[in-house]
Amino acid sequence: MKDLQTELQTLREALIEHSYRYYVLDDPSVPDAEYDRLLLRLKQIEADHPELITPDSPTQRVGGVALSSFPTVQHEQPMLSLENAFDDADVHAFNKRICQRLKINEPITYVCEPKIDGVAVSLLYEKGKLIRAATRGDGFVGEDITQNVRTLRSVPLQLRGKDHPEKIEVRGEIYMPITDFNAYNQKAHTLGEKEFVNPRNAAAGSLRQLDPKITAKRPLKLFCYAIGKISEENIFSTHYDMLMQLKAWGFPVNPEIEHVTDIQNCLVYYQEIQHKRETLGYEIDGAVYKVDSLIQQKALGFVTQAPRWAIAHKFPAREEITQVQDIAFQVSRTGALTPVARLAPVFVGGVTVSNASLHNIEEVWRKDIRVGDTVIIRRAGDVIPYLVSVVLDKRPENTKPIAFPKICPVCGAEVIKPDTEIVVRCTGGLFCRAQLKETIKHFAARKAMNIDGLGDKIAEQLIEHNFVKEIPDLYTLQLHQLIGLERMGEKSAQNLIAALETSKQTTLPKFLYALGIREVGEATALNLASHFGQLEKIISASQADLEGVSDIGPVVAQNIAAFFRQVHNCEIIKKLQTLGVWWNEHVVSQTKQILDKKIFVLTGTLSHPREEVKATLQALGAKVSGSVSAKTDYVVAGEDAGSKLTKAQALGITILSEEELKELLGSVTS
Ligand code: D41
Repeated sequence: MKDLQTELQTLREALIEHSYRYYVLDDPSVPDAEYDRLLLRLKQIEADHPELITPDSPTQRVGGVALSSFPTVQHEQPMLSLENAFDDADVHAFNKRICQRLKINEPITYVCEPKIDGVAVSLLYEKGKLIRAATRGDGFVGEDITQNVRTLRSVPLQLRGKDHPEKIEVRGEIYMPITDFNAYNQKAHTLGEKEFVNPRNAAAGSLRQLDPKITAKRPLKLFCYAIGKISEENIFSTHYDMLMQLKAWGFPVNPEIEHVTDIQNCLVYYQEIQHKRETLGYEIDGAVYKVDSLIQQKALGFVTQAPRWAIAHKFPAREEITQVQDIAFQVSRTGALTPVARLAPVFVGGVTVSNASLHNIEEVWRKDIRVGDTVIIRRAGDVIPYLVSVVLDKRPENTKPIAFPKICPVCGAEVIKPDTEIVVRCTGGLFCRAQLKETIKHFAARKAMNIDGLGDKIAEQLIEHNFVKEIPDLYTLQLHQLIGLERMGEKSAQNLIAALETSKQTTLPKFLYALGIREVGEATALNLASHFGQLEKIISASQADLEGVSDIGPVVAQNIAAFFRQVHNCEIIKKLQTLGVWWNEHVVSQTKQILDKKIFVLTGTLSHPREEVKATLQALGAKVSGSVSAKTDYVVAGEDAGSKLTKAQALGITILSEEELKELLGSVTS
């Protein structure tokens, strides 16, 4: 029995230590499987000897029975809220108020914290043990969610060390990491269960479960940022020291928290954390600045419900509510009809949004979006605005589900829905103005024929005026025609004519890409050119021949073969060549050998987008790796190359400048 108790104790300590390393230090000491093994062993012993179970055993996180409602709790110290700042001026005003109140001129030291977008909680510990967890509620009275909070592995059931106070109330934010949130929703979707709108709702919904067994299955985590009631006062002199002590007691404290010397650096922190936002793995909605000195905090005190010594500097909201005014169908280059929600303009994620792509009709039906609906719009980072969901409570009467258009809204041609696809397509081909416009824009794009100055508005007008009915017409455009167009002065008209002239000299891969064959992107175009060398050979290639090209499968091969079987397409190519479009023979064999299976590493700032260089190299058989090792054949070093370059030099690896790379690639990329 003695031995068993020792083993039990060792197992519990090991499990608690692993959790601490994992959640607080972010430095796991053992793989998850090892943790699971230890936990299983502990569960076995406890099952055989229930008398040895203690409430703070790691097996006892999920306990108790489902409740019918949560008891309320009065916070011993009110849980204050934070005042908000929406711009730099608000932040400077905050600092100024502080300096005036404290009657000091020196810069104030602040602690900057990410503002976690989760659920605020209070955790009460007596004699080092978690005895109660509560929601913030209205700041004075919250709900007792102890059973649920105990199920979070990042919440210590027992404080570490011996020097903790008799009684301490710790405050923090419970959140759901983004990948876990997505995985949860995906699973809920396949099971036909309710999905959560965002990670914060997911965290709140999970904590509101009356049965702790359900909460236990939800991937929730904790970050702590404050102390409420504490039995021993005045044991810290700064907020930062207090955070470090919380960490030592076993509480997860956010690793992005920084100590700064003045308000200006709070604003620097704001920019930095905003840049990091997408990589953090959890949602934040701003930064919180707190006066570091606890003496100064005390002197500043509170106004009604918020401390004078802290402020939340919010990011522009990423989610807003607005109304769907219409659902239109946009016609893409390949004729696909994409539903787009026309919205009452709304400021979200730092820009005004008035359209949201709905991807395909099935998404419209799945989300049941109707004209007149109130909807939630999200715009994260530079991502295109996205319609999250409909607020059904606000749906007006007499709305109807959206139906397929039966004809193309642009050209009136019949619309078909191939059985194998979820898209609806216009059958108008290049007779459809929308398809023609997109085709021209694609043809003129930088990666294609690179016709500078031929953007959306110009393409639209060229079609509108019947100047361009098919691609080759671009090369017969006259100066006087262009000068008549909107936003087109004589100078820009001359420039466009010159750009058209310059574009005639191209390369085979660019020309192939410009043709806009379905699913033939830049890399595939380059593969095709490298494999066949000449356009004529590609045109006459059989589907089997095409499937022999690296990275080309049956579907793309079929698209290519079908494209060249269309007499119309071949005529277009001939016309373009007659009008002066030409390229040098595509010499590849030698380069292909040089790069076959060679390992490249790209580093520093390159003058072309890195993805582009990577695609070029890969198309020639090279492998592009992210890190330098003895196996690396070449390192391409752009400006400000750093540690990878140093390492390559140390390993004696061939280092190429961009110029040298170009030489190596010879005519392929010229
Ligand atoms: O990350 C947060 N959401 C966060 C919230 C934070 N980092 N610090 C906070 N500090 C406070 C004070 C200064 C009042 C202790 C907070 C909150 N409060 C807070 N969360 C919800 C309401 C207030």
